[in-house]
Amino acid sequence: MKIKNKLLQSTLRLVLPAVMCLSLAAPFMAVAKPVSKPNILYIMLDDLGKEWVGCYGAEDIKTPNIDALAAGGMIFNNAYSMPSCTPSRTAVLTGKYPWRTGWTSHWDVPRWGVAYFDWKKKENTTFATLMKANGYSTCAVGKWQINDFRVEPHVLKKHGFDDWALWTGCETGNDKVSKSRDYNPYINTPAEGSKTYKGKFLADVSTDYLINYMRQHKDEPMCLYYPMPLPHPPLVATPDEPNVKSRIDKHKAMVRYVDKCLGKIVNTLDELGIRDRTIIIFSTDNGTIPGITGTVNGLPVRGEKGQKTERGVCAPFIVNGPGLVPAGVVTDALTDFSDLLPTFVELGGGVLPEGLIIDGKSIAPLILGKAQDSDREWILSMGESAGQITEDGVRNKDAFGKRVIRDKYYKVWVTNKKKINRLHDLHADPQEKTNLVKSRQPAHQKALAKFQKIVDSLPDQDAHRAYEPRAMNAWDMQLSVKKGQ
Ligand SMILES: [Ca+2]
Repeated sequence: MKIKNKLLQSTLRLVLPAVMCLSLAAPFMAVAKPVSKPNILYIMLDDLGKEWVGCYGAEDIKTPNIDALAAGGMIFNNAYSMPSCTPSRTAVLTGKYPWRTGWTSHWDVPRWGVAYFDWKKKENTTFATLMKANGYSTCAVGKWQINDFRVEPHVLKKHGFDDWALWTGCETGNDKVSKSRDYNPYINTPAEGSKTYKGKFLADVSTDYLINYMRQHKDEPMCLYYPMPLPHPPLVATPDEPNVKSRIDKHKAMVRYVDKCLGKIVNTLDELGIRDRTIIIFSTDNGTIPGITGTVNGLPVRGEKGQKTERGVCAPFIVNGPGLVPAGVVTDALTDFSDLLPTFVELGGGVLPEGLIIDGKSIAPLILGKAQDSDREWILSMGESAGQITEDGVRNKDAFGKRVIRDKYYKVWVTNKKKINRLHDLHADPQEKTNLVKSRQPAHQKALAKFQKIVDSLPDQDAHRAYEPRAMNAWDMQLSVKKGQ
């Protein structure tokens, strides 16, 4: 057929390919759009050491859902968190060590104000911002703690999250409603701002919000961040075990609740048919609180949150992704929280923006079974106690924050004068009781020299938190240190 009419000719040129495409696509239209990038779900508990996780040998509790993830995936023996909440959170979000972000001490923004996690500073670029730029839907639920939603109700959007449901933290001046954490929680969401969820349990609201988000976005690649507020104090009875009374029984009930929430999330991934393209990383932000003692190998293990001992910072770290992540692997590979951002980016097929300085290295090849070890020769942990307010803003106590650095065998403790004052052989002495810093043995001398070189490579002065000063709020903590002090 010869088409003479030029207009018709050109119209057909435009329409025909589209019609052909539609007719070719029609038989497949019922099938979900293939998603090539894996979902990433990072779950980070608040205050729990390995001694309370079954697959790490906990004898005082059963955690079947966590253990199932571990059995079907990888168990890391040597993964470092930071010793306290906000240093861990900022390291996860930025891929940087506290000495580089300035979060070398804990700083509770809704409670103390002043130094906030300022999205305007490129130093604070989050993994969510990078994942979103790479086509991911992003959601955060649980506990944030590094911004005040009264000042910036939609700050999570600025930090790269499409959606969120986050406990506000205890807002000074608004304590009555915001202090309550687990029951009647005060939660900020993009749609409703901050409000009390009367009669609800924080972990339920967070978990259900996440599950709902997963249902709505299952056909897109998702990057999900669940900093779970459990089992941080105040220790409470849970909806499942309302009658427990003692501190230890409440703690156990809270850990069992963590396990239950995890089970609900994994079941939803199964139900939605997206489990085989979802990589779950499960960890905690620091060790168990002091006063709560578990049992491993028949021996008591005290909670050492806030300390830089292995019990304080060597976190449970489990990676699972059926068909993507090898199953039944226990690894001594080194990793720490600065590695998460580059790992997420690589798993998502993205690249780090030019000029973005980070400290971590991707462990994606290891967790995808393409490498036998991580690319880390040492890992680092630091960030305890609280900062202080000076005339120049929030500052850390020491110019050079105390820290610990380790490899697979040895660990050193570093003073605020950049001197190593403790060396431990972690194989022979996992509890760090024998200080080898004065040992003349060649192996110990060699280890000391190696670590001193690493310490010397770090700047003398830690960064200060990067934030643009803003007008004072009524609830800001008052000046505590004057110039010259
Ligand atoms: Ca914590």
